[in-house]
Amino acid sequence: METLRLYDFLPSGNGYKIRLLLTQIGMPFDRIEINILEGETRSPEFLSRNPNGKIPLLEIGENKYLAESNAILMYLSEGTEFLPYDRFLTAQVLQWLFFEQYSHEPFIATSRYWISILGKAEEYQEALKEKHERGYQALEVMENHLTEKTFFVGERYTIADIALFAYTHVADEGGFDLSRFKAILAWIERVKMQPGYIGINQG
Ligand SMILES: N[C@@H](CCC(=O)N[C@@H](CS)C(=O)NCC(=O)O)C(=O)O
Repeated sequence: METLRLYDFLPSGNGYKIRLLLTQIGMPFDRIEINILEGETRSPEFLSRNPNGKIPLLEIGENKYLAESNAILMYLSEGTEFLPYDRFLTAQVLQWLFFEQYSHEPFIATSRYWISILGKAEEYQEALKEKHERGYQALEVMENHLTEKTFFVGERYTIADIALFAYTHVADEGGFDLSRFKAILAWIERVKMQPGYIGINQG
């Protein structure tokens, strides 16, 4: 099997998605900490690996690189229990991965980044209002879905759950109050019960 090297930043939910899946699959990997707060994603060396200057980045064997957390989830989960084989179910997984990137992460992850990682809640006060409004809209969509379902796709734990769990379970760090989202809270507990589960701060 090819060596896997994950360029990562421990507080990152996008990086955590990959750490969590690799651990649950039981695939060994080396983790390289890249301090995004020190500009390490913008060094010429890092940009030569990922011109978009972002972690997570997966190095597969020698000099083969894959960026974008949800693309990495797809790559790693193929042929495992974490990605359905059925064509329609696979497309539903993709549907939630795109939802996460377009309607969820830009609002919930960004709020957390400004408030809890940069510590700049005051400075971003105005912008946070819109982030919160849009983030709560995404949470409503998830809540409605999970009121009827135990997991996002096919009634079993897949990479769709991993992608959405990463920033939802720490949404409070972005100023979101999850207490009224009972179905989401129950789903968070179900995800935490999955074999091989690790927390976001575990490398
Ligand atoms: N859509 C990308 C987003 C990746 C992303 O935003 N990475 C952040 C950390 S969570 C980053 O590397 N920021 C550093 C930078 O932009 O220089 C994904 O899902 O992987």
